[in-house]
Amino acid sequence: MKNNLTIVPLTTSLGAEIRGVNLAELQLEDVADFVDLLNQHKVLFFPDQSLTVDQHVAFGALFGELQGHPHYENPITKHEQIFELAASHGGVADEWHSDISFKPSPALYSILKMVKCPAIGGDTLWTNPEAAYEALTPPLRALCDGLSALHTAEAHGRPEVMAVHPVVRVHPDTGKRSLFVNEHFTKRLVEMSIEESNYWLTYLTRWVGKTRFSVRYRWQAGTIAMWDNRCTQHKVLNDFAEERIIQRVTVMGDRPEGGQPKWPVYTSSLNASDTSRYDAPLLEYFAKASDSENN
Ligand SMILES: O=C(O)CCC(=O)C(=O)O
Ligand SMILES: [Fe+2]
Repeated sequence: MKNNLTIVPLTTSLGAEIRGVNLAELQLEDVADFVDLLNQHKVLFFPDQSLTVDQHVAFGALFGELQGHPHYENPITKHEQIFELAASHGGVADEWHSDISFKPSPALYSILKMVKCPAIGGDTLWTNPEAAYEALTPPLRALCDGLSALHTAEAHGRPEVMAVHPVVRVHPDTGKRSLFVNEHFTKRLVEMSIEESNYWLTYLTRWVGKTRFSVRYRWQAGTIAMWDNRCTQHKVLNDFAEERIIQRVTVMGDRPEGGQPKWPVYTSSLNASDTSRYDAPLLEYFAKASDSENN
């Protein structure tokens, strides 16, 4: 498969546009080459594919177990393994995130099809949190290496759905380290007070989203984008007026591996107060986790 491809990298940070492949005809034996390309470019764009819903799902299934969205119902296309966002139904994911990071095993690959594209606007941006980690100074890298973070589905109205992950995630294929905290789902640096956490989390999530680590992609209907959620974040630019519909197939992934926390969970006091935000849910989360380890 690789021999026939035209691969055009879009920035020095991440992203490549690929032509010369029909994704509807991809076979299991092509998966290793595909994964190599993803490990190299992190997000791949395939213009002019126009896959049917079934072809889209079949393409995703080559890479692993699929999951529809855990909390949202599709506005139009009823299919268990398709997640659909229509802007006219409020589906505009315009904060930086890594898909489903509030689960113990978040999304691995996401495969998005542009169904209806506004004539102007609605580009999507991806960023490279490995580059963002590498560009931190050694003291800040060392601090991040020893922290973990709470991710919740609060943005979906489900604050009780949560997971704690290392702040620095190590990619299992490449061994590269990246900042695994995002604007949309990450709520607290576990080892810090809410005041310190708010400061550093804001710093890190803004840092990850810097233009110099990112790529901005202009869509056309029928284009497929596929990315690795372990080493990218993305968001759509909410600058469009017309309808915009996307469909996503989501390949579920491994548990994030990374640095072990160097400090205990921070709790200010067991009495609920303004400054103890997330203390109680975190204690509960770790109590449950140790219960299930002991049983
Ligand atoms: O609408 C987009 O371009 C991105 C949507 C999104 O975040 C996703 O499909 O995971
Ligand atoms: Fe997303």
